[in-house]
Amino acid sequence: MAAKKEVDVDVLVVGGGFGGVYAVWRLRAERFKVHLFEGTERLGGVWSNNTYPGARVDSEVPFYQLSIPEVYKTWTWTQRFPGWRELQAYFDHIDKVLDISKDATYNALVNKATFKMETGRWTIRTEQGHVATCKHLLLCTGSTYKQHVPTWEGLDRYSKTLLHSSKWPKGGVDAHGKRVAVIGSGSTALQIVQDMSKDAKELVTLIRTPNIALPMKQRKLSLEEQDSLKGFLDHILKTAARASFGGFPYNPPPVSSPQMLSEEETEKFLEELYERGGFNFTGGNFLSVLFDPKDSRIVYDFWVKKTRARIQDPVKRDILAPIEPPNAFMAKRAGIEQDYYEMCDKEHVQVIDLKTTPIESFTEEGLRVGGKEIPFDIIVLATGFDNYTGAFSTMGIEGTDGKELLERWKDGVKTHLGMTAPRHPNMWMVYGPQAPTALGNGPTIVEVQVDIVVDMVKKMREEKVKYLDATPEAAQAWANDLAATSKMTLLESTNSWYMGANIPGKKREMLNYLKGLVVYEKSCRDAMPDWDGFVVEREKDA
Ligand code: NA7
Repeated sequence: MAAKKEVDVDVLVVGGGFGGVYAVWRLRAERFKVHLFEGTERLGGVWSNNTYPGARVDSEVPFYQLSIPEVYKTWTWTQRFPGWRELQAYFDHIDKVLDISKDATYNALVNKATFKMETGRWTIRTEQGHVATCKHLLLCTGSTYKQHVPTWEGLDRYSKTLLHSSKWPKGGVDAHGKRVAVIGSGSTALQIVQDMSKDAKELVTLIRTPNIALPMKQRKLSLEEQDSLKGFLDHILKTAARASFGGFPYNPPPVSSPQMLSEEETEKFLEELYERGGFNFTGGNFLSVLFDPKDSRIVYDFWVKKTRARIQDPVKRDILAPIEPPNAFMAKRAGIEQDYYEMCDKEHVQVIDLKTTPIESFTEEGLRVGGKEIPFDIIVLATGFDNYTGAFSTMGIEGTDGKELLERWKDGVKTHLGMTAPRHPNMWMVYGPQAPTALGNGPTIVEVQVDIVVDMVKKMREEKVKYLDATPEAAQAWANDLAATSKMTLLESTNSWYMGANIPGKKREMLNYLKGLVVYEKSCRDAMPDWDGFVVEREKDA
């Protein structure tokens, strides 16, 4: 593990998750001097932080992994949807094979980044006193770095154990014999409720919007099965996944809308998708569900029938799987569950509908809900993140005019290609705002983006470009295009983190690129030959 306090490199990568690790590997191969700053003490990105009970990836193996042959050829998974411990072990394996740590500094939290136009270089500082100078700043800081903790009256009065899902104590938390509350019903909350309810004496799940959660259909993966796949992995990960809408190479649906099928044919098709498990039911579904309220309802009705049949308690059934959809199908990210509904149905699990019974305040002992005080030993906030942009909030990233990135974006995010921002030359964002970030399979999406960045910085090196600065006009055009696409979809109708609408005060706008990976990559690559949308400053001897 490198402990250097000062580094001078071509590219400084921030964040050691899938994007950061892949970037270091790719850049090294292209003979760039590269270094990585990681805020925690290990590689793993989201899997360094999300160690709450039941934390597990919702994307399935074999797709959820990097396409690096040295890594996948020497690694074997145990489950179709691996848990956080296995994912941490996977990152340890990556490090063993690629020695990312040789070029990494851990416990290095960036708190200042400035760019000098005269030199065309960034200076990056960390809370711990590290300094890096570099030509390119590559931010692989993900979408879920900054937690969202809502403001409730009396929150600091509560005297027992209060936890946000993404800051779980290292040694875990023993829920045996305890009264536990879980606030939230996103994909994180589902996993926590499903797991902690197995140990807790009583568990109360407090739900504002029920999740349209899909069955995981978890299963063990045998060595033989995985060995027989190895010969196809290069094609699956590098070609098929990248040619798909969001990184999962699902078969396309037979037709684009259920209105083109009979009721029986639709039912049969949906049943098949549902039985495949995981995101098959979203990623492989009719495209029209994203646009047409009628088709969205058809799919919801199928889901609700399936789900209601799993819940015996009629009150819980109406809260968890209401006849009327809480939102358009896929307008919020679906959770993936195993026995969540069966666990909620147990007697020691109480389900509270926050729409009719809101949290009035926290108290010293617990929560005041619907006029009643309920004591809790543990309260878990599974209340999500300031997605897409939150990671930049503590990094002090200054533009060439001294203005910080988020200050510049307070009236709306402006990026060119979902990867660069005006007045922040040679700064690249991976898995950030206005990119295909939450479109599907994380590793595939970051690989596509990192490959584009690597090709761009290679071209800059060949052409002796000192810096590239996105133009405000190009960034406005990108934002307009995202907004126009979003308006055509049902996603626009829901207050989700896709829309930045989960954070009070954040501008409500579509933050996710929606046209799919292929169109995204083409747009980025089309801009490269003539550096469309960039001001290009060349070296003096160029
Ligand atoms: P999410 O998906 O943002 O879920 C957060 C949940 O917290 C959601 O159910 C919210 O309800 C709920 N929430 C937020 N604020 C409140 C307040 N004030 N009161 C009650 N409930 C509240 O976060 P996750 O951690 O589950 O998932 C993160 C995802 O990010 C993960 O899937 C990765 O793909 C990336 P709401 O729906 O707003 O009514």
